[in-house]
Amino acid sequence: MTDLHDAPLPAADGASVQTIDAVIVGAGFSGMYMLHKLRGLGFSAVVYEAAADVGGTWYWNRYPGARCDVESINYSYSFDADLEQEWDWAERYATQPEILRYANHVADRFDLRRDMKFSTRVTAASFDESTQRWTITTDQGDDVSAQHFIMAVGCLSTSKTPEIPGIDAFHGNVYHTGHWPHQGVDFTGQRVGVIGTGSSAIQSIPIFAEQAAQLTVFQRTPNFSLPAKNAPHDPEAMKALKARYPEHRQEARTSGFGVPNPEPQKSALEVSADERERTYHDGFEKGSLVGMLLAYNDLITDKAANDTAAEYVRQRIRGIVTDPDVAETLAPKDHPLGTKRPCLDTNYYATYNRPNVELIDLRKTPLVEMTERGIRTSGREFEFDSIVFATGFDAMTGSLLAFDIKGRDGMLLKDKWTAGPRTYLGVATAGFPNLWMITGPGSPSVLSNMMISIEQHVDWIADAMTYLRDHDQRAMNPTAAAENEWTDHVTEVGDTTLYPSANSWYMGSNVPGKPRVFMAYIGGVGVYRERCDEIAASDYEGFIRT
Ligand code: NA7
Repeated sequence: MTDLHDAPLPAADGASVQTIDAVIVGAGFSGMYMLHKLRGLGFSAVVYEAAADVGGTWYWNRYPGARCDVESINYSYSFDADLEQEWDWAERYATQPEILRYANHVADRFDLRRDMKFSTRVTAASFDESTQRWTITTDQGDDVSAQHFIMAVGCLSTSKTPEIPGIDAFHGNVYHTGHWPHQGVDFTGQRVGVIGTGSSAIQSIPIFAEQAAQLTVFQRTPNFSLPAKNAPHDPEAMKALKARYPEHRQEARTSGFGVPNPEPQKSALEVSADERERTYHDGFEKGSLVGMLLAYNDLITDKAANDTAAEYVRQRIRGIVTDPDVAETLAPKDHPLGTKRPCLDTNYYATYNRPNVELIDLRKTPLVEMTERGIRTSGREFEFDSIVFATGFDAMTGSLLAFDIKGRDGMLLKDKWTAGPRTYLGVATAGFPNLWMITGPGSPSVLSNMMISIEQHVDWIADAMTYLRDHDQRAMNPTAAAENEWTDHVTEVGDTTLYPSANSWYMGSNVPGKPRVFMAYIGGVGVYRERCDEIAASDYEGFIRT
């Protein structure tokens, strides 16, 4: 073992190369826990982070209304019982500021920042066959030799601007929800345009509408959203939950989506219309996405079953939005419920009843260009003081491919993945020994409670590193056969569901030219964990160790 601070080696150009056990990219929840875990096992590690502090996606996504749509009692670390007990979440769904405070609390509590370098971007990484180590460089001049290279870069961290001609022509203010100004923005009295109607837009639009003189929303695809029914936590209920937190977490780890929920036993099609209506009413009123998607056992696999739930939500939208044309424009009909990431909102649909809010259907009048004064569609030109891009992310692979990662024989990861990501278990990829991906493509990742999946991957990767150390081996890498089998399995399981039928960021459809591949594993968090554990228990079957 080596220590980052003690082991400078001379480099060819005379500068010093640091040697270390692990370089971790990213100081979000995965990078923070990875560092803590490795320290506890006696590995040396450094975290490089482009932002000025911890938090990952919660550092950047500071737009008004930003919240996690997994309940705070689930979207939190479970690795430390004291941490779990001492932190009190204020609300059912935590706000971005509260989540960021939590990240900072964890960083302080475990003294993580002493091995983190902020405002530092990794610029390249390459595997050296002769040493079986990675050489990693940063834009701050770091040059590091690491045995393990761990990508903790997050699934939704490379933001994406819309492809509109003249995007730089606009003379007003332009914002992206994915990197919102830290000092905040006040739209009072302004004419504001928002492009996009995904989760970020659905959370922020009701707040923009309260501030702006006029708000115009440009919608390409309507999304399903349920009311969040957010509320402060009841202290007594929290006390009771905390008393059984270990059992609660265990239920999450063995569940389908990483959130405790009873497994549905019935098909939506085997019950009466009245019974379905009551069930959907309960799901809708509870404000739980998982509760709604798991109301019946075939909602994500059977179109006819899904139609019943989708129609229920459409009816609710029609019940909220007073203008029938606007309601129809907002009611999603081009994809089954849940196959594009559904949302939770506070007053989203009702916002369209306000006199200062206008919805533009880009399916009818497409975007043509941005102009000096605003946005031109095929219908007309709109003048704005500010434009907000709520246009999402190059999800799941964007940050993995943001810089050159060179594996064996000079192979670049982006070349290997031209037809879509190929991984073994979503944690490793053939030809790139000791390159680890936390919640990488091919794992449950974005189809799960990320915290549960992050912890599972961190623990698994740390075990694999320990195994290598205990066996005096330097590297491990999946075989092409194991990777092919897993990648085929991910696709086959995906194909049993309705997910591939939608144009979603799960499929890469939001990024022009991105291969159309269903990138997440939908076999279930519990099933996936079992498979990972079996592989570890069988001396890392499917990996070659050197
Ligand atoms: P999303 O969910 O990817 O939403 C992006 C939105 O922007 C979506 O409505 C897109 O329409 C729209 N979009 C993207 N590009 C364009 C262009 N060129 N023209 C018009 N409209 C466009 O990102 P979010 O940030 O809202 O949420 C990401 C995740 O964060 C969310 O799912 C949660 O998991 C948390 P499209 O649907 O592609 O037609």
